[in-house]
Amino acid sequence: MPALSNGIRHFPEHLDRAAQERLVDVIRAVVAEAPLFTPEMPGTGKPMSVRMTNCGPLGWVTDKQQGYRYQPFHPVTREPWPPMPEELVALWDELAGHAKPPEACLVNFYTDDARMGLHQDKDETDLTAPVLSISLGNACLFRVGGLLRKDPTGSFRLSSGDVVVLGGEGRLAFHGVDRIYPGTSTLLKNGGRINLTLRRVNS
Ligand SMILES: O=C(O)CCC(=O)C(=O)O
Ligand SMILES: [Mn+2]
Repeated sequence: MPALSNGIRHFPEHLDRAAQERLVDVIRAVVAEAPLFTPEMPGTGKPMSVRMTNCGPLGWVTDKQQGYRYQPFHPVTREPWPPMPEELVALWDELAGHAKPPEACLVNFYTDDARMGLHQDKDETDLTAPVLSISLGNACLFRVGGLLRKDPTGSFRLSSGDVVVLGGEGRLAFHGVDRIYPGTSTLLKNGGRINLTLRRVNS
């Protein structure tokens, strides 16, 4: 376990099994209304290995032409995102320590061979609000570095029910998901991992 920079907090097994199951049900309902889509890298259009959707007033999307951004509607259905579930607002109120509510919940779905390269979350106008991230399903190897891509990184395992908060000096820390560990959770019957990332976008 690396020393986490100031403001990066890991809450192992913060959600018990019942709370995890409730969140999976909530996310299933979100996905039924706002189907998972395959994001594309800006410029190249290369598909990401993670599929995603969102809930809340704003959603994070990316495609070849317009790149990383927030928008109030699904890129395929063009419908507004489903509302932010109250369970997620409650978790934000408990752990984020930020007065304004989250505006976006990005739902990332990782198959067991998906990953996410090292990046910063910096498409938000309000960088004073932390990013709150919830892990469900199979465990992953999460990597965190510093404020520069070349800074040293460390990695640790995130398991189902774990919550990570990137705030303070760690708000813009580089981070990514190196790999998923298949068969490490029984929460999702077809395997894989769900990550929910709650963010405040506008000041
Ligand atoms: O899956 C994770 O734990 C991290 C996801 C992430 O960093 C992101 O969506 O920006
Ligand atoms: Mn991120």
